[in-house]
Amino acid sequence: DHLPPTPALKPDMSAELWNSAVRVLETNWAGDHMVPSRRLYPHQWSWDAAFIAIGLAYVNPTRAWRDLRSLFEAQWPDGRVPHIVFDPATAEADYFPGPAFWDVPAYGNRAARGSTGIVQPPMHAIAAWEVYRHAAAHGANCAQEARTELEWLYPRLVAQQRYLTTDRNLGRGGLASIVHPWESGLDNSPAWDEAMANVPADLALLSQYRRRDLDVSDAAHRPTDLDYSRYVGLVVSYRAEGYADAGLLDRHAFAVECPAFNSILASAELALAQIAGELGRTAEAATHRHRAAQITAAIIRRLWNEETGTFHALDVHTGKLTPANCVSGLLPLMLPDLPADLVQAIMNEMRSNRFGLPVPSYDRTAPDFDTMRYWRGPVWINVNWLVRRGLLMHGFRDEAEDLRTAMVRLVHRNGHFEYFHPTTGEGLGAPTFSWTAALSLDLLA
Ligand code: 2M8
Repeated sequence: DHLPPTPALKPDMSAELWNSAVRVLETNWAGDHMVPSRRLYPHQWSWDAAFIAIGLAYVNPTRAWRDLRSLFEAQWPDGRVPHIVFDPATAEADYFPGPAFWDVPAYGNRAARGSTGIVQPPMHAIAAWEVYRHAAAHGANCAQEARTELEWLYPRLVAQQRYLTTDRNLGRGGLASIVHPWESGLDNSPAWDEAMANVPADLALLSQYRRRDLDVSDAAHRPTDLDYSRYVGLVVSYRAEGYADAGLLDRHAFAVECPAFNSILASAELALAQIAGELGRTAEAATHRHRAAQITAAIIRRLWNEETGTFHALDVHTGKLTPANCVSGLLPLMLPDLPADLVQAIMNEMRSNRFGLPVPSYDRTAPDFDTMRYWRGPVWINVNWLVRRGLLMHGFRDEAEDLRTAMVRLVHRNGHFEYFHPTTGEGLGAPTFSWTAALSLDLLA
């Protein structure tokens, strides 16, 4: 089952892709933060900022730090990092749901800018460590800046982890729950279908608003109105008690433990261990390593499905694993302490006709596999970047290299799209998308 060796990338292809990626990041820079896309996402997004920083590290580390700082300036006193930080220069009508709809309480986000009250996967410690590692290559001033920024970020990253591992430990099993599909970053993934079926869908509520995303993108590539009615209803439910987490399980219809979110959570503890070590906080480094091991153990205990040989999301309300085979179930490959038999099982799943490299967002053989619709089939560069990290972590060097060249070719041929058709490679969604550009730089560097 050995693939023929991948032909090397041509130097002019790499140079073209590098230059076009730099141009996307120039276009999407908004003074003190990066927008994911000028038209579709005209604010700052949380996990986007992390992927973007990883790429900016090669071309403009000052902007990488500035972007992370802008995000963490909007961190809430309880440690949560909001999934969107709103740009006051952008009109309410330019993104739905905007700041007026979220209506976060005054005790929330302290920044002058508004924010949402939900989170996204905590990629930021991983990003901060990556940016720091690459900073020295840019000379003494950049190395000094990196040290200052890392020291500023460290306690904030720790507070972010504390919030997620404590206040969001809704299932009491040592994992963080997401309480809105938007928190996963994998918005309309089939992983949430079962749990979402128990969320009331109020189309009359949705009809009071205008879906701005449909003005600026193809409806066939986006979540449905039924999805959006539930998304809006869940915000209304969380907002009703000021986005408080105490007792949330009793009054909120959606709480799920996602294998991807929690694998990133554990990896963030490992990145914090490296950061703490670098900052001379040896005892704290050991604590972070211990927490990573605990989260890893909880992922295996709670989310592994012996029968399917992969990881699944757990619906905290029903205590059941959701049946869909989604890319999120492969991402525990990121965990260095994953036992060898589970690594092998993920590799088998990944190499099967359900996935293949680059990985689609959902099982290719599922009857409802949708080649166009967002997180229900298309290929995304950020999750493939995470898969590659996992492959490298466990020594699958050939597959990691094949995946790298496949991603580079995909983006070079089709453009810096938000996502890609899983069989034709056609670009879908927003055409000049920041994390696709930023991660392309990392893949070429
Ligand atoms: C998408 O999500 C936003 C809501 O947060 C949207 O559809 O409006 C997702 O792909 C998410 O992962 C991403 O962070 C965001 C911005 O790129 O867009």
